Amino acid sequence: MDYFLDEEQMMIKDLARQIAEEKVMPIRAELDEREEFPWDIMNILAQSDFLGIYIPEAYGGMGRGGFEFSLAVEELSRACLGVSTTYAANALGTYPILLYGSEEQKKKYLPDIASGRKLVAFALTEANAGSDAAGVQTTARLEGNEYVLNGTKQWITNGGEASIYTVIAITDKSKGARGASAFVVEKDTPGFSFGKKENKLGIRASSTRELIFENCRIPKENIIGKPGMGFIVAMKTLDSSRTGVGAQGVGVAQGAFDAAAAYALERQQFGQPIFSIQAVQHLLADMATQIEAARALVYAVAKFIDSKAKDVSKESAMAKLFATDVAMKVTVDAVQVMGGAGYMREYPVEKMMRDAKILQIYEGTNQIQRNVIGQALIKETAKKK
Ligand code: COS
Repeated sequence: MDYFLDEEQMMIKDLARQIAEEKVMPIRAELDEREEFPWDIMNILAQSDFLGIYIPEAYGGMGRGGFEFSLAVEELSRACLGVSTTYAANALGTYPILLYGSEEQKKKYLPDIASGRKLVAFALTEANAGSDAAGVQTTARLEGNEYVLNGTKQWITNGGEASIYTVIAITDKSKGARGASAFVVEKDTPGFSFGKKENKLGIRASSTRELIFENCRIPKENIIGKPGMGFIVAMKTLDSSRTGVGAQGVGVAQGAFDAAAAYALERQQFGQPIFSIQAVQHLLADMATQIEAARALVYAVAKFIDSKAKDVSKESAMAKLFATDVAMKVTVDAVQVMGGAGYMREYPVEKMMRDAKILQIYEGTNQIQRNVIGQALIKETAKKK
């Protein structure tokens, strides 16, 4: 699928692969085992300008789009989904500022994000607001020149490690989804602390933490967009970021396929490499075909989003849904191809299988993606009448 890429895109992909193979692969098992945040890798990515790929040059970024960003995500995911989650969640947290921030906010935050001096986290999810994103209960009350935040965010990727948080809170309870607003909250703000750090099945190199706001006062200017726009900011952010999750699916599936295929060529049973046995060969053929189909969809949708198309919800949900279901299936099948060896920690595929599961859950479960696609299809069909 590399024939789709121009010279600069190829360079980004090659450099990401090099970093993934030389810096990430040797330590991924240790990061997973120790549940250790990959600061060294994030610093290497920052030095290679990878944290600003999708940020405009005017704010210190590379000035490329979500497509180029997805190429980097894919290659990092081929090595370690914990690392790529840390990297991709940084963009998720940045999108609200990029899409809806004021000029002052962009000037203040984007250069530090592009250079990697500051990491970012996106905070929407709460104990009672997961798939039902409009169920947010954290409040932001306007008092003079400040908003006062109260509430707890749950399962926040990069929580505790990030310096900048884009937070969705309710400013007007009577208005439902239309009563939410988006804010920037900086790490050392009084009244803002971190709670439980989660112990996870997979993506263990990434940090998942609770954020606690107790009378946390932030300047009025920290609102992103206008009061009441929070739900739209969150939804448009997810529309932009979900192809990145799709790219994670393509990457981890490719990593699992590569490991299983190499093993199948080495492993001898019945006097031949198991790759020559039709049952195994067909499994690998299906895996490779599904990966290429997922990659084609993710690339096409990432380019569609970069074309500044107005409504990308359906396509973005399709790319996330398809590529992450493929990732789950392919990683499970990779373990199957490798048999007993696949189940052992000595090989990378058991970790890939554990890691892949989150892709069907975060940034909207795959059931929610089907809802988004279904709603869009109803609208399209009604228009055709
Ligand atoms: N872009 C712009 N506006 C959108 C939108 C989008 N992608 N999606 C919804 N909206 C608008 C709707 O048009 C509606 O506006 P009105 O109030 O003017 O009608 C409003 O937002 C509420 O939408 P809706 O009624 O569809 O909201 P629901 O509460 O039924 O939620 C969705 C449905 C699919 C939006 C929600 O369930 C969802 O996405 N959940 C997943 C959340 C998620 O990804 N969680 C993980 C986040 S952290 S990584």
